[in-house]
Amino acid sequence: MKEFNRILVSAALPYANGPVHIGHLAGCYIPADIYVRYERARKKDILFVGGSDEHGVPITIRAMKEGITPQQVVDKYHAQIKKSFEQMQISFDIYSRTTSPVHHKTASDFFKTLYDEHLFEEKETEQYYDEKAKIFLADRYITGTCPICGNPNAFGDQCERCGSSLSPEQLINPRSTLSDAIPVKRKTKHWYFPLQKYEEFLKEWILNGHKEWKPNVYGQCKSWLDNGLQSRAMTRDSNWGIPVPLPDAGGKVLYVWFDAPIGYISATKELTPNWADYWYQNDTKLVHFIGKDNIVFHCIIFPAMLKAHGRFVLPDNVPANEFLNIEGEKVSTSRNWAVWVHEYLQDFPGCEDVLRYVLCANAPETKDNDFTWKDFQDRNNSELVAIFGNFVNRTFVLMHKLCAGKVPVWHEAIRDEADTELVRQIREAKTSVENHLDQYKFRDALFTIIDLARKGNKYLQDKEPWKKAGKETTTPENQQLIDNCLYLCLQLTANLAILINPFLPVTAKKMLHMMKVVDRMLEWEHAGKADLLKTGYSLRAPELLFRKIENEEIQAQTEKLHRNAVKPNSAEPVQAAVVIQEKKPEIQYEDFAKLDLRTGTITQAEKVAKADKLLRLEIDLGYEKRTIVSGIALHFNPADIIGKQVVVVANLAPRKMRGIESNGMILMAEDESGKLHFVSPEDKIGEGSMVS
Ligand code: B3M
Ligand code: ZN
Repeated sequence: MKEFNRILVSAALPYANGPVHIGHLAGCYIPADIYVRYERARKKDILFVGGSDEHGVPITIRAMKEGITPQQVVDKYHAQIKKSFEQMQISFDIYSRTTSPVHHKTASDFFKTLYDEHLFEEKETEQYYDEKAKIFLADRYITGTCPICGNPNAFGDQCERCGSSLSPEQLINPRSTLSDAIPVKRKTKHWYFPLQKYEEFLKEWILNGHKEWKPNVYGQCKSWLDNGLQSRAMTRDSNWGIPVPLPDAGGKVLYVWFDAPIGYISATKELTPNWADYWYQNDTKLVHFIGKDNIVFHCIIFPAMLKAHGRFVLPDNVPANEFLNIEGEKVSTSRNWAVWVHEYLQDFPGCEDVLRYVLCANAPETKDNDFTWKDFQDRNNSELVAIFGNFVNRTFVLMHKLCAGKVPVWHEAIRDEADTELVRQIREAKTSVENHLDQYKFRDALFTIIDLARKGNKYLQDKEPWKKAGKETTTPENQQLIDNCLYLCLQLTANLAILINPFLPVTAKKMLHMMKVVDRMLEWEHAGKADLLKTGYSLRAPELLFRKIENEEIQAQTEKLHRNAVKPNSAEPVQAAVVIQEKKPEIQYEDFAKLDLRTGTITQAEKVAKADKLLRLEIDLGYEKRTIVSGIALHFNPADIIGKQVVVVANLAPRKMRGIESNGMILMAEDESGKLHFVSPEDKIGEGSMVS
């Protein structure tokens, strides 16, 4: 096996065109983070780089949809994604972004180097253009009727109903998804990278040289290589992206898949002046964590680019995961069929480790896998609470009760077979976790640890130290039995903290605190030993590591998922109830005139704890600020409504809701599907303006 002296780990750069969902976490961020934490604990020289992918069509499309600039889109979502990663304890050494000046220069220089070496082909071709939106259309953004099955909403690259792969020319009545215009062909010049020239090198390097890659990754590479590679355009017509650094290239930018992987290099540059060691030295182990849809870019195109450039190391491994479905269906951001990480963190505060656990235990390592809320609850309640948490808790409670809160003495003379067996199991677990992690088998590693905790429970159950304690006094012989049992249970607890740390870092921290030991104990070299906590050392009271998750919480999540899902090809929620509004009796003008209606702007919005439907809003009325509790939480994301101008019933008597005084009410309109809409002035006007 090759000897490496440093490790560079990257996790795919998510597009900054929306928040991250649990599929992203399961696909690459959680495995990458576990791997990095493990290698850090082994004191390896390791860097973990990431960042937001802020160029390309996904960003410009989102900007058009939201009616804001691409820059505003990436600023908004970069901040949100970064925060979600931090809260999920994804421990990047740097989380950068591809709009950074360092990246623009790095990617631009990279292109220029290949250009100067004459490694691109220049070609003029005809491509579809949307004259209304003034943009060249990627195939995906053309829809029309499928010539094969008649599906009226087939895409320019594929029909999702019959699965046929299509080209835009085949669609009947093609339309731009952006403006509904009929796309026209236009001539345009681009720079192509001749991938076929690197075919032999790639075959040798992957098919012969990396047979150890995961079967799903190796298989995809093989099929690409068997089918033969072709030139690919590395530039696009757009005004959003990194300008093509050539004199006659106005209005053209680098293809997002050309610049994004170079983002790993730029991020390393931003992180450390020693970046070149990681990228130029052959004894660097470069590992890309990605999802399966990115395999060709990381295993074929980017390595060919690196090879063409000539200076860079190639990845040693690309442990890509498959997809995580949700409740039996494919994640779809457009249908809002997803569990959003920022919402999870709001709904389950302090439960980041639980999500890390479930997503690792259920990781789509070798095939697509399914996330269900029921499974989430089961794994939490019957594995984290009932096995791991229970063992640690019982050990601590018994140690306080039967050993005066201190690590007891070890009596070698009365060691029995069960003790020896447990010590052996601790040692074995360490080796087994290492073997699994070295092969990127995160689920197996995690199950080994849970299994070790299970063995601890069995050991404790068989030994029954509580039965050895006398009512008033305990005999010295019995006390020795108690001591040995709890001594080993405590050593096992310390081992569990070390082993679980890469997976559940918050839990490991809590365990350190209970054991009153410093971070250094978590260094991997300590694992496997049965003398980590010294006799006589007094330990803290147990803390609850995991709480039970109740049926109601799970039901609320399942309902939320279905309620917020959008039907295909419609903007309506799936289960919207049709409400027929009854007319109200006539009133006089005087009745209406009693209302003090004002414009105001939402400056803050947050969920009210334990109230599914309520948001607590801070509203600026110009002449004063108000707190208003509003029953709109099922319809809006707090973050999305900040800055929204609304109409407020300003003289409504105050009312307490969930302990919060609500001072007024905001006007909402309900459509036939039961969905709420704000009633707002057409253009933004001064705060506190009278509405009548
Ligand atoms: N942004 C695609 C994705 O989010 C792309 C990954 C870039 S990694 C260099 O799936
Ligand atoms: Zn079809």
